[in-house]
Amino acid sequence: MNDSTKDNEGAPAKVSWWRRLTGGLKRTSSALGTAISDLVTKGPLDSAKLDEIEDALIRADLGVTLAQRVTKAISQGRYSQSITADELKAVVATEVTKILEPVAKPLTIGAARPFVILVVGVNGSGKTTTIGKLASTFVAEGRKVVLAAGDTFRAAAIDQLKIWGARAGSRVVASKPGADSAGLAFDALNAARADGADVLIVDTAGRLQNRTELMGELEKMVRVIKKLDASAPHAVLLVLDATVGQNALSQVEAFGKSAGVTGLVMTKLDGTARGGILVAIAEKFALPTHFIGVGEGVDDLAPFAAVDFGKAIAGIE
Ligand SMILES: Nc1nc2c(ncn2[C@@H]2O[C@H](COP(=O)(O)OP(=O)(O)OP(=O)(O)O)[C@@H](O)[C@H]2O)c(=O)[nH]1
Ligand SMILES: [Mg+2]
Repeated sequence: MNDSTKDNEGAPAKVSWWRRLTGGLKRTSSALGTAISDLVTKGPLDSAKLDEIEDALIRADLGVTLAQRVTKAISQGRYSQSITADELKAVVATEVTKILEPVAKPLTIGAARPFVILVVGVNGSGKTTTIGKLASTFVAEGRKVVLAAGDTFRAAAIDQLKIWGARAGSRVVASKPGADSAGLAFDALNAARADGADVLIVDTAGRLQNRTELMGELEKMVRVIKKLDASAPHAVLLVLDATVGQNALSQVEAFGKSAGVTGLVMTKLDGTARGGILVAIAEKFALPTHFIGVGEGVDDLAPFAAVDFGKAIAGIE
């Protein structure tokens, strides 16, 4: 993480995020870029060619609507006879940006004190790491943050959160492994209130979206939090691993039903990613996307920016 420069240095941090984002999205953008170059160099831009372009976009997880928007834009516009690879990439970037712009919204900490953020997702998606990054971000903004070790399944999960809490200078409310997670959330909210905390972030154990009994536990956590504050949790963040592709759609659906997801964070966009799915998700669910994770370090969380993402997907350097 040597290249993760401090926020207040501005431009260098931005360049390094951009490099990691474009690097991570290479699997999407290079497959797409190759398909685009192959297609546009061979023969006229007829309906068979438009179908092939549409297929290439769908294979990149971008969704049918985006694919159709792109082919419509090129068949009706000034590219109706021919188009270069660079021009087509620019159209893809523009159309991706148009779909993502309405969902690219910062996470706003509202007036409630403490502002309760519940973090949910499947196993290993990056929940605890994202909480650690968020805690440091909020503390740097001058907020008092308390963390709740709501993943009571594993001792290691509690220790992991404690390390992130110590790094941020935030109190971590934890109980013994095996304790009831809803009870822990209840205690943590009381403790955060007593401390006069601005933000309480509640970690949860990873669970597969088709495990009904585990999803029920999540519903119970929400119910119990509401006993203390009917308006809480004020934000429910679903953490999605960019590398899973299409499965993310059913995660959004299931966690949305059980936990009332209010916003998304997409992690691991620095790795071998399939970030195109974010476009399909935006189109289907229109949920705010707040942050992206571009690494394992404390500074590797970036606000989600539609234009940058559109360019990275299309493979524009
Ligand atoms: N490269 C990369 N790795 C990440 C990112 N976010 C998290 N990770 C890594 O992914 C792994 C899992 O992260 P955790 O934060 O433990 O995930 P979790 O969702 O809390 O996992 P469970 O609690 O087991 O469900 C760790 O090795 C993290 O360092 C990211 O944005 N980029
Ligand atoms: Mg965890």
